[in-house]
Amino acid sequence: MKPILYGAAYSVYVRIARLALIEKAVDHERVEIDIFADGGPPADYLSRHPFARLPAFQHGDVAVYETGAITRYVEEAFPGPRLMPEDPARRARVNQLVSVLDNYLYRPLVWDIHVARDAAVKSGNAADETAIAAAVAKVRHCLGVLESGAGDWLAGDALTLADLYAAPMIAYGVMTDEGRALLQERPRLAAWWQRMSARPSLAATRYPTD
Ligand SMILES: N[C@@H](CCC(=O)N[C@@H](CS)C(=O)NCC(=O)O)C(=O)O
Repeated sequence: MKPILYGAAYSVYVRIARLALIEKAVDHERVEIDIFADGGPPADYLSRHPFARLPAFQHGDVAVYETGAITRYVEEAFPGPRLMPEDPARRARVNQLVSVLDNYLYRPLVWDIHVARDAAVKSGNAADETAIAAAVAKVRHCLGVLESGAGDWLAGDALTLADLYAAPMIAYGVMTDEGRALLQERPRLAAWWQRMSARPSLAATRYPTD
């Protein structure tokens, strides 16, 4: 049974799940759900995700929501390259990084910098520079933490779920002047981004596409 991922291509979290599926070469379908559509998502989407977030996932009679649960299910239910190390200490490191990205990078980088800049351009209103400066400080701290333990990949010498979580967030970040400058302050992270963004899975999930 082909798994189905529900969610929009613009979503950071949908992209993380897509990266996991693609990196493991899992044949799947994606059903476009726009959570921010006027009038909200389709009414039946709430039966897939009771908190109305993206993404949701179905594999036969297995229904999963929350990206952490979806990606770990994909890791365990399908063959293909491992996204989680076997060693408990290394697994803990990956899980810690994922939690850091979820809790300390996503909001300031994607919303408080990228979305804030984009909204200002689209509305013609000035951006709240004080709020953006506060977000820049948070992202700077977080990138320092990410770089301090990184090897070729964020959790060491192999691609893991931590890289797949970080990439869609950094992709939005580097669309802004602040994000590009912050990455350049961290040469090893900038080199990681070069490696990461060259992967076919990133090209296959690129957003926007033009
Ligand atoms: N904890 C959720 C977060 C998912 C999430 O925030 N998705 C965003 C799209 S990238 C969303 O659905 N936002 C809708 C909203 O905030 O109302 C997960 O890990 O899947």
